[in-house]
Amino acid sequence: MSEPSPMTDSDTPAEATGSDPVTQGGASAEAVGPQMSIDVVSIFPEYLAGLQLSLIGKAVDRGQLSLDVHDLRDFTFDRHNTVDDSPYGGGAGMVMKAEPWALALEHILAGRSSAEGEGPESAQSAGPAAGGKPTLIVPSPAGQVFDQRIAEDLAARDHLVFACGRYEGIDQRVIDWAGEHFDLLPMSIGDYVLNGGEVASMVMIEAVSRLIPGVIGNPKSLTEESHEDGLLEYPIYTKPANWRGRDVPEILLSGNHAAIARWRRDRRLERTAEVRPDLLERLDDLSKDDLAALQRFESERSTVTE
Ligand code: JF5
Repeated sequence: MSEPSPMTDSDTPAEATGSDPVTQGGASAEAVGPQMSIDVVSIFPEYLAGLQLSLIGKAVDRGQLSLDVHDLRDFTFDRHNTVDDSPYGGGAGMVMKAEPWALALEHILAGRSSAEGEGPESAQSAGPAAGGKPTLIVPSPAGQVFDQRIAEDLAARDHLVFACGRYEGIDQRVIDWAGEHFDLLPMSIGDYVLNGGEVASMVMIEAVSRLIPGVIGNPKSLTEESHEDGLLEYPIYTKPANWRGRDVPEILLSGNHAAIARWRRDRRLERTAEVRPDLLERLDDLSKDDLAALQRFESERSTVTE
């Protein structure tokens, strides 16, 4: 959000006159502009209000991130602000009409100021889409499955637009049209069906924004993180050393840092083999010790099973 209080821009003129992200926020941001601009289009813009809390809201306040949520109904001109209609060819449910989407997306394209894509400032983000077309992410069960790799790719881009569909989806023609103006990415967050793209967009925005340098508090907690290297995390413990009769694993109290590192690595391998064997198959840099540990877990498991 580029405006301090309202989460949504309720109409086109308000945004057009009000909130240039580059002129808002802290002094450092004023000099260089936000590292990334995110726009979201939805018929439930209030739904996205949660993004203002914690990390992402702070980054917006600091001017590192601009986040603008647009109400699709602001781009309708009939008495009932109609955004949907029945499907050609018949069938259940309703389809989102093309024209409001085109007007909303054109509004966003028109707002891409000289601060983005042109001038010396644009060098600040050297992502794949920097200086080129903005990225349009359309949440859909029919999209490519979003993962940490894609989050990292998106975090390097300078302008992300999320199109939150509802009902049965959006008229395919405006999606095809958008592909000429945006780097178009239909994205699934998993094999289940949601009522609309809002929650899926929030998931992706959170996963991406925490990867933007300076947006998360502790950069170390990122590199040591689950999925960063394709393995699940090791179990973690804090005081007391004995809780309701349960001890913290002794090795963690030993002060032997090498042994602790090996133990943690083994727990990661063990956990991953147990709940996400598909992740192990994708790894190509397992050490001799890693492979030996995996063999041990494998034989231990078959001992338990029989
Ligand atoms: C959506 C029409 C979009 O349901 C999803 C979804 C499931 N996995 N990933 C995304 O998207 C929302 C619903 C209806 C368009």
